[in-house]
Amino acid sequence: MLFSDEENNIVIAEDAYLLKGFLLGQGEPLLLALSNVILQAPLRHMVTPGGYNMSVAMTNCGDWGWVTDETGYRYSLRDPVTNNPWPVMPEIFKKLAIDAAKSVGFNHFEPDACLINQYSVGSKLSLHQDKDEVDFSHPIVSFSFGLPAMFDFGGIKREMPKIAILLEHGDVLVWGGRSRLNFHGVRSIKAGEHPLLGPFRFNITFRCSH
Ligand code: MD6
Ligand code: FE
Repeated sequence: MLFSDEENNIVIAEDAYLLKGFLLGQGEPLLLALSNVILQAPLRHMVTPGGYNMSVAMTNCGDWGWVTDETGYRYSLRDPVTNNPWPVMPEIFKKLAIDAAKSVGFNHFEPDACLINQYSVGSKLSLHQDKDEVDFSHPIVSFSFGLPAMFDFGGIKREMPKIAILLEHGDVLVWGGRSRLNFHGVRSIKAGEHPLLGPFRFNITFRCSH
């Protein structure tokens, strides 16, 4: 059951919050910073350890970037495509991620990693846990832009029941604590045109990786 707390954040599970429209006033500078990152570290389709090409195109900014290839999932200090360090995390990304975390009581969030996901129509992200980080006491903060997505949020075991959450342009998810290792995934993106981003959805997740 979804309900709102004192500040109108929607509680989706224990220690997991949907901040509906949190970024709506900041769209323009955020999307400018995003395009600047993508120019330095191009979006690419990574390969899973099982040998599949991901339908989501990814890149990173910040000290550490999440990567996957045939040898596994990990955080890397360098972009394997350019061999350069990842682009610096834009100040406006970092500030808004810290503000979002604070607004639901995570007061010491200092992200060192920022993963950027680009979904085209038909892209999806299968049910997974985020467990490549060292310390699960830190939350994850996630920004959504562009086309809407149905997000499945489950429990600590893959087969547990899931709730479906609509993520729209400007929404933020913050989750940690008792839900930090919950399974989740993104259903196939439906055809559409976003006024700013065209036929795409972008998701930006902030983590403390180390
Ligand atoms: C997405 N997000 O929304 C994918 N993981 O496109 C995630 O996998 C995710 O949004 C951990 C915490 C928040 C997230
Ligand atoms: Fe995830």
